Amino acid sequence: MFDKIQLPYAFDALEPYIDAETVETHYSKHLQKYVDNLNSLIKGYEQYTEGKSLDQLLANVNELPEEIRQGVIDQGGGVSNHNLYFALLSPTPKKAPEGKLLDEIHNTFGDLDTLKTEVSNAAIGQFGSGYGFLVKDKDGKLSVRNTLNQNSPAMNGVVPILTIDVWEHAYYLKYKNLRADYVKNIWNLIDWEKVEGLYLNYTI
Ligand code: MN3
Repeated sequence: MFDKIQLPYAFDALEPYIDAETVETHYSKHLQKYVDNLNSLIKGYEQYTEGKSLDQLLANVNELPEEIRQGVIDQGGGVSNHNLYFALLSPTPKKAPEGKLLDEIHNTFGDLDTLKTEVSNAAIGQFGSGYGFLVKDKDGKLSVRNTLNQNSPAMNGVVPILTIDVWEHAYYLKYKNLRADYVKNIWNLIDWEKVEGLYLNYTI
């Protein structure tokens, strides 16, 4: 059984950048649906899933029986991607990274603004539904990705440490078709302390 994270803030805490109705619907309806679909899909396949994290399943998705593989990619990715997305947002975020992550950002992108621009462009440029990501590889090197639908970068052997959901349900109530405005504003909510924690401590 997999579950959604406990939301560490109230539904209206991310205003004015993300409105309360969007957060509530996104978390309580959309994410819950992925959780329910995933758990019903993997019922009877416990020998493949028990003791594994969702990201471990996604990173080794070819080891799953074919009849549940695409379902785990879609529903499992939906849970993993959303849990990361909601965990990174905060009404009182740490505004910038420091330490080892900041050093690596300097190595890879030159500066933080360039990183933000590249992740934003990846998210905005994702045709249709998907995500923009900052990921790290096994050596701690950073790169920017986007993925379609609920595909997780974990399937490609890298660790997602920052994500922006650009499915229309993430922004349409407030921003309508203006995805770029939503992406620009979400940087006001991304908590770099969480990103640092993932960069330093999270492995799949
Ligand atoms: Mn979503």
